Amino acid sequence: MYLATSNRNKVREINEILQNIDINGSITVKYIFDEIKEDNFEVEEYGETYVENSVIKAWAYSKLIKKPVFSDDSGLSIISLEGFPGVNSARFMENYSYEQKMKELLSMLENEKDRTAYFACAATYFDPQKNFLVTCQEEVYGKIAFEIRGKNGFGYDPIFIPDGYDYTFGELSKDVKNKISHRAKAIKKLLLFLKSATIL
Ligand code: ITT
Repeated sequence: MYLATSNRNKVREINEILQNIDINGSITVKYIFDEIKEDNFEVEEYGETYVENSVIKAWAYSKLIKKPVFSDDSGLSIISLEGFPGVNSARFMENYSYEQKMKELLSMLENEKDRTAYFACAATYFDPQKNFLVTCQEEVYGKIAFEIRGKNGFGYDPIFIPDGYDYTFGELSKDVKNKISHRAKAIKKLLLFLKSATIL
């Protein structure tokens, strides 16, 4: 199954998550640009929600390869910043490094008492031949750290401390992240549904 994404970190992480899901038989996701060979193919993510953008990506990529795909739209929403950067997590300060993006978010929170935040992931399955689509969203709640900590994971992991832990996703092992993350919960929910409906 192809994952409709340009982000190889999502492919790696979803494959790690899939190893922990017992659904009688193994499923793995493949990087879709190995199939479409068009490095400049881009999908405009014009949705206002994670679910909308996840559906937009699944639809656009599956039309191109004419096969069913999974997609993942995700991001970090900070409550005191009214959900920012949210669906714009990848596009916020697009030409800057994640270190610079995280520093900017930390400075925006300098005088904020409430550091509550959540990662969200909307995971979608779309079969273009059957016009059949399933989507779901899950979140993991936590707090934004006071400094950048750890090198594990990707994106904003080094500033996010999930509830119940004293360490950031950047410090926690991938096994811990892949048990409790927004992505793990959404992929698990989607797969168990598809399996119970005998679609996979
Ligand atoms: P595609 O749209 O091609 O899938 P993308 O990276 O642009 O790739 P999104 O639009 O879904 O994907 O943006 C998600 C961004 O949110 C991602 O690039 C990270 O910066 C951040 N993000 C999502 N999940 C994350 C995670 O588990 N850990 C850290 N940051 C995450």
